[in-house]
Amino acid sequence: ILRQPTTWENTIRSLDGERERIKAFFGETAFREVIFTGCGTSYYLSIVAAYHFQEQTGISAKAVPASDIMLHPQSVITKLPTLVIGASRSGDTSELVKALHEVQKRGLARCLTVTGNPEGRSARLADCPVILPHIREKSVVMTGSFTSMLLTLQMIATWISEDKTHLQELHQLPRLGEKGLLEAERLARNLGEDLRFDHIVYLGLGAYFGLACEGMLKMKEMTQVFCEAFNPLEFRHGPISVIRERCRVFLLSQLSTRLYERDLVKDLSRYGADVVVLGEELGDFSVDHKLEFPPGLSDRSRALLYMPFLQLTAYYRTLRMGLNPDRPRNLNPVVVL
Ligand code: F1P
Repeated sequence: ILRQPTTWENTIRSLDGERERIKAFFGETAFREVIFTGCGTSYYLSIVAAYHFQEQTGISAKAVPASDIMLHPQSVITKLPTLVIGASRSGDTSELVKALHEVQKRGLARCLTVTGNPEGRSARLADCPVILPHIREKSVVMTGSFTSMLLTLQMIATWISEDKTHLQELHQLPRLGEKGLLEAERLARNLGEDLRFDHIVYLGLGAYFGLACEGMLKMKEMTQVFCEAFNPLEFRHGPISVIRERCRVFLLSQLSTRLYERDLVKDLSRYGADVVVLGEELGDFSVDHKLEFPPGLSDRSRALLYMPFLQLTAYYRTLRMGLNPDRPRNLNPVVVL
């Protein structure tokens, strides 16, 4: 978890050499839609990537779990020509491999895959494989591979849209990530070691919903505590009824939704939740805990910086519970159907 800023730097460096090949691949076809896909962590990063890709390039984009494409390719792929972008650390997760196989057999889409495994089937099936060998992890739980595959997809979006400002912001992330790590770790340890909370909620809107899901998944996999992820405004429409003293809520704040966040946070505190807010310029939030990031980055670029902290809170809770954070119950490194 802690070496992620270095991993991001390596990702940016290794992608530099791939830029022209990947841009040329996009240049060959005027895709009407791009579908981001994967399973588990790799699906959650697809949610973030699809939002960002569409915002940046103007090309229609959506995220679906790989199993949806595997089982219902024709319902999912409706705008031809389509590009399917698959993410997979292992490169061998069954649903993704079968989904890629299915769309290629039926001639429904071209495929680009991002993976840590050059020998994996997802790399071999792709028209345009993007290999990041340095993201391979020993742990069953994905951490640096999540952020590095996401960074890769964000970089690709900036190349396609020729958005130099955003590209420069992405280049700053290794430095900013390193700078904030000490404080993130200190707070994560304090929160993680506090076992009073037995229900944890992660709130994120739009692209940040993917981050909220991933925060939830880390906590669930490592500690098996009950957790959920919601869009913060959706949370008001019923789910908020479950809030009580033993709930902790993480709000992944963004400047674009700030107007609505303050009232929500007030309600959450009033109903008894322990509230943690992550974001920039949090001065006028009155909550139990804050993790503040330096101002100046767009919501899009800041996204990645939230993850080490969320991963660390799960990690420290696991240690306090006496469990092995690398070996979650009932989970294998590669899910095979
Ligand atoms: C996806 C995944 C992970 C999960 C576990 C098993 O893997 O389902 O989300 O945490 O590691 O694999 P991959 O397709 O990215 O290799």
